[in-house]
Amino acid sequence: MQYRFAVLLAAAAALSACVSSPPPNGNTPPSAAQGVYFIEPADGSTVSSPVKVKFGLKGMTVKPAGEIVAGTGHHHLLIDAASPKQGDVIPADEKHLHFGKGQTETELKLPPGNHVLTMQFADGLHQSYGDAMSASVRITVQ
Ligand SMILES: [Cu+2]
Repeated sequence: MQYRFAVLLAAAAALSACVSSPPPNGNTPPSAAQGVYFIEPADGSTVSSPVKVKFGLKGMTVKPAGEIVAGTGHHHLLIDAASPKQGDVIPADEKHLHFGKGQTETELKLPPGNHVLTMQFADGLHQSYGDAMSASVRITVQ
């Protein structure tokens, strides 16, 4: 009886070791199970300013900026700007907004016309996780 229990324990330990295989450190390319998406606004929608923006995230965790912790980061919103490639530090200016306190939504004042909003997830030192952690929507502001 006791032997069987020990075998079971060993099997469980082996399984958990397998599941918790080395976490990606700081800034490594995300897996297919990880990504970002706009909860709102919807792609192709016509909206009025200020535009409510809600960030969706899967497979990673939001954490305020400051240090690199595997599997975590914070959101960035790029306004009519290309997304920096993986590992590049995201600039901070009026076209590159950082949500370094861990915010998951914002209200954005935009001039009327067509705009492309791009979400970019980045690590605690603002280094982009690249295209795999990026998503864009095209909107028209009335
Ligand atoms: Cu940042």
